[in-house]
Amino acid sequence: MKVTQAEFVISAAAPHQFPQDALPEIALAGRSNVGKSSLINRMLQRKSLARTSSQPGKTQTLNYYRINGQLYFVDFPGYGYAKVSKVQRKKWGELIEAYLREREPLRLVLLIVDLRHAPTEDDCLMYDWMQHYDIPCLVVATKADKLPRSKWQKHIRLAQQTLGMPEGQQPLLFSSESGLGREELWSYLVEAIHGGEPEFFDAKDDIT
Ligand SMILES: Nc1nc2c(ncn2[C@@H]2O[C@H](COP(=O)(O)OP(=O)(O)O)[C@@H](O)[C@H]2O)c(=O)[nH]1
Ligand SMILES: [Mg+2]
Repeated sequence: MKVTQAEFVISAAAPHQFPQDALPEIALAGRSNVGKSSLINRMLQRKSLARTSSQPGKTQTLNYYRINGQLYFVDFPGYGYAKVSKVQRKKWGELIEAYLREREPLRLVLLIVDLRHAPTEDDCLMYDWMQHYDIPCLVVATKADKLPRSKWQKHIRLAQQTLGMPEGQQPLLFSSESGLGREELWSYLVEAIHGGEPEFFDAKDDIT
């Protein structure tokens, strides 16, 4: 897909602030610092539209980015950041849970994990929770550029096994640094959102 327009829309701290225009939404979940904002920037080929690593764990908001007036990326606050208070943690849980369970335009959640390390307990909880509620989820293993290619397959399997993914499903390899996996991910996203509307995206557009 050709990204011609990408804009930050709102940091939503409560459901009444979510956009009302019903465009399909792709959400990104993962621990703090795993590379969610970088992945958004790479998908959009914008250097720093999504803020990277300013105050990890501090922002307890859902950050909405509108793409080509056709869809939203929704950047979740990262979990697993040690310094947030219990109150903040509870708020995080409530906002995310409300979003995941009730958000009608949600089409797909990208669960972002770090290819170098086994998924954390929080990653596993998040994955299990989405399976339980039947929320479509794609696991993306990012920072592939930080591992030699010879180790990719082993680490993909580690992530797959740790999360307990079904046979035949595996995380998508990604690198925000090199752009690895970008085209494949866009194809997946287009598939996830175009539903019964084949003209929704122009398939002839280059993915650039
Ligand atoms: N080498 C490399 N670094 C990455 C990649 N993705 C993210 N980073 C770095 O990891 C740090 C955290 O990334 P960020 O996108 O802010 O993570 P977030 O907290 O999940 O939004 C930053 O220093 C990024 O530059 C990647 O694919 N490759
Ligand atoms: Mg971020």
